Amino acid sequence: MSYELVCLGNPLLDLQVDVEKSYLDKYSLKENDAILAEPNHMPIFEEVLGMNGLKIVAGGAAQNTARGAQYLLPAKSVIYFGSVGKDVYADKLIEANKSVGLETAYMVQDDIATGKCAALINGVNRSLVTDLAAANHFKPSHLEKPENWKFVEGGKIFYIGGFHLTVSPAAIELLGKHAAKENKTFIMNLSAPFIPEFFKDALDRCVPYADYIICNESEAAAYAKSHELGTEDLTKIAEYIAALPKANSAKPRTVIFTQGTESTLSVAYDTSSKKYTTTTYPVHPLEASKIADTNGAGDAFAAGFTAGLVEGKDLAKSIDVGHWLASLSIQEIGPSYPFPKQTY
Ligand code: 26A
Repeated sequence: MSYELVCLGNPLLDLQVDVEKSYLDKYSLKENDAILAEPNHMPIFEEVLGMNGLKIVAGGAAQNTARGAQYLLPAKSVIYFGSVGKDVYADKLIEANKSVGLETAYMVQDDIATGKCAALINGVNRSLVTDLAAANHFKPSHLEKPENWKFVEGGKIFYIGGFHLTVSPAAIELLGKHAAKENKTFIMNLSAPFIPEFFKDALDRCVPYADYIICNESEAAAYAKSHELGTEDLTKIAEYIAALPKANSAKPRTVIFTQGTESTLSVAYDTSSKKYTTTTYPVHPLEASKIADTNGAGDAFAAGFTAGLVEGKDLAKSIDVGHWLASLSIQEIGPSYPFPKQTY
């Protein structure tokens, strides 16, 4: 029983459809964002079902990352935790996960539906509106069951979607404490600007466990704002996060900021020497005509990066695997990966 990589997140089914800007305006949605659905957004989930070109694909940010990592790694490398309902939507997720060999240890809710994300695509932008439903009911006790805890004990690297901070920070802390105690690697993704904005306290409780923090430029900006850093300079923001207190002082913390087609930035902080190591990594741009949609690009980057770490690659190589897998994923519809399988 290997499963070197253990992931935790919110399993969702994506209802992906192209919309006009006017549709986003009707619900006061930003063109490029990810939010939790408010009661006034609920009609969207009915309306998209009647729209032309609707595609129903497996989603959930960390689940997309888990699928992507398993896509690259040998069989039985990745296990994913989250909460789903007992319905055809969950069956669809399991089917998509099986297509890459991703193993799941779902918590199953008897009378709550599997969560859904309306992925409203407008050109190169995507606005994500999520009804977490069953995904909102994940509990740390699920991880503590002996049949699940054995996966935690067997794991070497943990990947946590920041979106899960809205659900169970306690589950994240449970895994974080285990990783720190056992000197394992703990990776967190900030996931969306609203996480550092509205879930700041939960985030601040979990950051001490993180050896790697991944986010994009708008999440970094939201972090700087909510923490009143008084700077918009990405390197300074990364330095601040990298040097925050750490539960496991045996490993440095590395902060990785992606910036779309701009170079990716990494800042690592070594507590003993009190030194920062800052590096940028160019993205290999893809011809615009080859881009199908960018929904899930960040998840695919995290997948390639994490798979690189699982394989023992260094930081630069792992980031390059991330760039490569993201460029493959944006040539597919939704957060998916191409078949036949490509190799790095
Ligand atoms: C708590 N929220 C809002 C979410 C999400 C989410 N995954 C987990 N929790 N909102 C959107 N997503 C997923 O992000 C992917 C694109 O990066 C979508 O399901 C989509 O597949």
